[in-house]
Amino acid sequence: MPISLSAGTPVKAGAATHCPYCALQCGMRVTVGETVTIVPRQDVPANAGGLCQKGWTAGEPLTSGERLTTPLLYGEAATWDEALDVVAERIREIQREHGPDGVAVFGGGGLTNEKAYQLGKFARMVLRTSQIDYNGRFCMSSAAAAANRAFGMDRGLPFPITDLAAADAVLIAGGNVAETMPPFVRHLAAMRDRGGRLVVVDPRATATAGQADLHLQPTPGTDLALALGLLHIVIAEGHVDEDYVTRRTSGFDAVRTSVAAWWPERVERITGVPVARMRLAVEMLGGAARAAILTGRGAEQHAKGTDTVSAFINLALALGLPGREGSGYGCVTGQGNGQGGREHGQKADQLPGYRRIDDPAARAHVARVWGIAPEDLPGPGRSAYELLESLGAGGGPRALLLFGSNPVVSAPRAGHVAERLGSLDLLVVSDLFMSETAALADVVLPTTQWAEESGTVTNLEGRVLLRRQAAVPPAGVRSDLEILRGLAVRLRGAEGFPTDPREVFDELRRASAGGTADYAGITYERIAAETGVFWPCPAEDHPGTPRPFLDRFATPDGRARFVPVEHRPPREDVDGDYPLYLTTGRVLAHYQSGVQTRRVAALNAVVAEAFVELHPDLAERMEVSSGDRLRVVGRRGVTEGVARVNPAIRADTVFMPFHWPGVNLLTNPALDPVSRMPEFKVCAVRLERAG
Ligand SMILES: Nc1nc2c(c(=O)[nH]1)N[C@H]1C(S)=C(S)[C@@H](COP(=O)(O)OP(=O)(O)OC[C@H]3O[C@@H](n4cnc5c(=O)[nH]c(N)nc54)[C@H](O)[C@@H]3O)O[C@H]1N2
Ligand SMILES: Nc1nc2c(c(=O)[nH]1)N[C@H]1C(S)=C(S)[C@@H](COP(=O)(O)OP(=O)(O)OC[C@H]3O[C@@H](n4cnc5c(=O)[nH]c(N)nc54)[C@H](O)[C@@H]3O)O[C@H]1N2
Ligand code: SF4
Ligand SMILES: [Mo]
Repeated sequence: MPISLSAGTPVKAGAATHCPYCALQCGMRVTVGETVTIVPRQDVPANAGGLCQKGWTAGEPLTSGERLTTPLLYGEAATWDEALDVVAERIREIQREHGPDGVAVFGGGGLTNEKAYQLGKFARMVLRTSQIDYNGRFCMSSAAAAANRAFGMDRGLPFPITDLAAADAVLIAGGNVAETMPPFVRHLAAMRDRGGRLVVVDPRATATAGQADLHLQPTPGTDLALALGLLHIVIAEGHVDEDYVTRRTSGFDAVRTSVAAWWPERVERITGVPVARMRLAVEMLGGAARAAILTGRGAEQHAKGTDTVSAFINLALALGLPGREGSGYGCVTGQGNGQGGREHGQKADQLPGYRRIDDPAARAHVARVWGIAPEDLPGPGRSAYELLESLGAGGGPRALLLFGSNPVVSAPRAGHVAERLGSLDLLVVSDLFMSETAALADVVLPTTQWAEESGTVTNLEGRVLLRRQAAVPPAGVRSDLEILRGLAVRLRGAEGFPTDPREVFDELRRASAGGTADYAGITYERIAAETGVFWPCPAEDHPGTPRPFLDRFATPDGRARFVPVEHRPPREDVDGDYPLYLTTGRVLAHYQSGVQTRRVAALNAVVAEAFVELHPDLAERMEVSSGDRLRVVGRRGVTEGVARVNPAIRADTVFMPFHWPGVNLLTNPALDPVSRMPEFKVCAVRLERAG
């Protein structure tokens, strides 16, 4: 069956585009022939000529022999018409029996803005289901929630990344950018070359901590106490920028009172960070004319992640940083379109433009753009883990359409999630490869990859970028936009579901107009001419907004809000049976659930399987050496990994990457009450020797 090219763009050598992986969205030029040639772009400030090993090897998945090229219907090859007919028919039956919410949708922060927008529109307008959420809930939702309540807006970095080079101090809590965004380090190195200081907070002495002037090494799950302690010292040592606090913020008195009890010795007992080191950190930050405080997943992926980020934002506000040129608070966003993916309506409570789905004005605006009545828009649905947990259970959805995520590997308590997926009447997965989740699906739809289509992504700075098509997709695959149109045609009619990304983007611009994330003035032409445009950008003659908080914050009174927060222990603490903390994260060579990077030989040559990082003291007690196989036993499951004995980790903590199936069998789905973020970064385990 013939396929149509989605973009209409000439496929050319050296197409200027961006990496398929993380939120740095390094610029690259791609030429696809028998082999794929990738050259870093100099004109994209985030990477300015740099790439990490994943970026250099990003061509391999394009030409992989494991590529899916045929729809699969109950395990058998099928034509697109057969597959889409069955999906549409089953959706109709299930919704007849269970109502619109009988069918759910799950998206991803790796999808382009156009796909994320169209997926949300498809769910609300065609399926009329409220049951849509996405993997960004597992990613930066805590930082987003805290930024929204402090600043009235969540834009990962509310300043260009190059501002960091001009700072005098930067504190990164729970981010290992040297492995997760290697070219990011250039900006930090430039800062240090000028005499600026880097402070890193991480239970492991990571590659990033190795470049720091000061490393604070807390017990996992104690960053909130640490941030309260740092603010206590800031106040006690007279580092509060009183003038800024008076002019630009509200609510400081309650926070000042709430940190009074967090004296340094108490914080040392909870976090394990020596008082002297906390004082040093405060000296570095307090003495800096320009400084930034950044958080990554290490501080955020906790059942108290939102409050933890609020505590770091309070610290930044007391020091007078946000909204000042060259200073601020920022979240180091994760996925390729982690920022844009959280703005355009694939989130349970959201409509395009970062609008709230329960706001009548927002509903009226978006309904007008979509040509429907506001009352035909469903309300808010379940958050990602709650949605996955409800599948196939009493009252939960009976069908799931999944685009751009692999929750069997990446969701917390993954064994339970796999069981829920297995209990569905219909699971449809669109993917490039046979992921662990696709392997459970009734219908698998093979889709195009980054370099085979055009579309926009919004990087961690809030800069909207254009990925240009560089290759013709293999025969048999369709873009996600084509898949959504194919289903829309069968369920409601094709109108409103074009397959040209530019057409979708032009509608997204209108749908986002007037919203927080306003893209109205951004065009493909402008992005190309200006190497990206910062939102908000309400009009074509508007320059875009690199630093949105210089004059006022996005709150009703223009002031940033201090939010008093309290520390509490992890939801699952260590005990006699499970005496060790397990924390999880990433290694340089692999990406996320590994579906793409586990198919790249050069990356497998670096790390090919899951490992368990443990301290030499613990290894000695267990009589374990590097290379031995270990069983990691938790309350929800068991997994295995190869021991890596390393003095860089705390002796009470073990670390495992989540790029291979296994570790998420153990992780705790306890959710943050505000963001609904699971506690990926701490649960209790014991180690046993395997075999
Ligand atoms: N190589 C690679 N790069 C990636 C990705 C990838 O999969 N692989 N994914 C992208 C995505 S989606 C994301 S979200 C980002 C994530 O980027 P990061 O946040 O940098 O990545 P993580 O490795 O998840 O966590 C960072 C650090 O948190 C530490 N940590 C663990 N528990 C705690 C704690 O309780 N407190 C503190 N302070 N630190 C803790 C870990 O030791 C780890 O070094 O990376 C992006 N870039
Ligand atoms: N233990 C633990 N678990 C974690 C984390 C952690 O730190 N620790 N981090 C969490 C975080 S921050 C994240 S972001 C999640 C990520 O975890 P996932 O949500 O599983 O994300 P990916 O592994 O990137 O899965 C993307 C899937 O979509 C496919 N894909 C790529 N591009 C496209 C596209 O354009 N269209 C379609 N249809 N498919 C596409 C890929 O092949 C892959 O199978 O994991 C979370 N899980
Ligand atoms: S994975 Fe991230 S850091 Fe590496 S090349 Fe791609 S965008 Fe750049
Ligand atoms: Mo992420």
